[in-house]
Amino acid sequence: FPKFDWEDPLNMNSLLTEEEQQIHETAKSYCQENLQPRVLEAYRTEDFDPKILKEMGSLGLLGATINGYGCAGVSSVSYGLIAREVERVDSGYRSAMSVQSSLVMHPINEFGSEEQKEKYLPKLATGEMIGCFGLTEPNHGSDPSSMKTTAMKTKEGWTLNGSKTWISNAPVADLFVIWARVVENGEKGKVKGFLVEKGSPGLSAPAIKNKLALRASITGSVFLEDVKIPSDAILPKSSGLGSPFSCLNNARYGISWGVMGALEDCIARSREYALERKQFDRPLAAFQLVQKKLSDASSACTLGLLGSLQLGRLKDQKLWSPDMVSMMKRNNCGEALKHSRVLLDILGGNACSDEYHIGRHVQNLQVANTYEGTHDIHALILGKAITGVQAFAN
Ligand code: TGC
Ligand code: FAD
Repeated sequence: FPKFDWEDPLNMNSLLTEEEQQIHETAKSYCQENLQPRVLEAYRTEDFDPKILKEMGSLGLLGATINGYGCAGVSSVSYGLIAREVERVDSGYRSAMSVQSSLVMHPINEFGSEEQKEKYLPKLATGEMIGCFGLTEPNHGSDPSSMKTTAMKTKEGWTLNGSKTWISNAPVADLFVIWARVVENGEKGKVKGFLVEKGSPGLSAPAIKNKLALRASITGSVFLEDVKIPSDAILPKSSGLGSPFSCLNNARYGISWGVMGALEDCIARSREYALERKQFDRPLAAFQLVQKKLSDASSACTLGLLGSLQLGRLKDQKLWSPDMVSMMKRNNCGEALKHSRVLLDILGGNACSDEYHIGRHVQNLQVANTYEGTHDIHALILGKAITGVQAFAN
């Protein structure tokens, strides 16, 4: 038999193309050499360095699945591998990357005009511009259909009013993708996407400070007070909630890979600790209870990665559905949170020290399990797919 490789138990690497293996290596080296050394300080001081997006851009890691406009045009699996490596360091860095790629570049590519694509995509691909995605509102999170933000049609263009909260990248964003309900001639219409540039009068995006998680990424509120934007700032092909949800499909898919990267880091660190630390004259790794924790985590992680790989392949063959994405986002976020939390126990009192990194992953994974649709909301999406009965509301 081939030797069991605890870092790739079911030899997933053999299922990747040569190009995917190369992209994986590039992402891994960049993340370990450039992100890992800065994450502790960034997390402690809640300080996101916007240069990180430029560094990622220079390697072709932003909007990587888009064809043209300076983007790499790689497979969905490659995008997943990038997310896995970035989140192996920190979920906050993956957040910054996936918002830029899936929630800002994707809607411009999918719903934007040719002029909008040419104006924004190349700069977003290099990280020269940073974007954010405003869907969630203070009173409307899981249920964005009840959003209160409006875009009123005027003779000159559009006037936006409302507020968004918990918006990743917002305080450093140059471009805001804002989802708002259109009001024309006093009549409320569909939700559509709008591109609002930094500096627009009436737009502000203060940072939300003192977060207990995702501290290496920057998160803000967005306030829109009579923000006037031109007619061509609407994403012309956006129409209804299906448009922001289509962005979420991509980001949720990436998260399903990313959180497995965070769990892999927890496995590697707790394994090393268990081999080195001795109690009762034996390494912790020699205790059956410790081995079980590692076995459970490794099995969940390996199966989660293979599930995401299969979903990526289906995505590229256009044989996927949003329900499949919900399954993998929910499963992998839930498993990563559960097992990272158990592995933290292996550190004993050192679990309390940020220098052992696992506690930081656990804090982050609580958020990953919440944003882009909570664990329970994805259960309801799946429940509807399985039974045909909708349980969100009456
Ligand atoms: P529902 O009536 O089911 O659907 C409304 C319209 O949308 C279509 N649709 C989808 N289209 C594409 N992809 C999907 N996944 C879709 N889901 C629904 C649907 O076909 C329908 O189209 P049409 O043409 O018939 O109008 O919508 P609902 O209001 O009942 O929604 C229910 C629910 C719970 C599924 C949905 O609201 C939901 O997913 N809630 C969770 C909200 C969420 O995920 N928010 C994320 C905010 S962004 C974020 O968290 C970024 S964090 C980024 C980071 O830092 O990494
Ligand atoms: P609520 O919707 O109030 O949910 C609270 C609880 O009630 C949850 O447990 C939920 O599962 C449960 N619940 C709600 N409805 C039901 C139901 N029908 N049945 C059963 N249970 C239910 N949003 C953006 O738009 N852009 C971003 O970039 C972004 N980044 C984020 C970054 C961070 C750090 C965080 C924390 C959040 C971010 N979000 C972003 C917001 C995120 O998507 C929301 O927090 C999430 O969708 C949940 O919404 P909520 O917080 O309003 O919780």
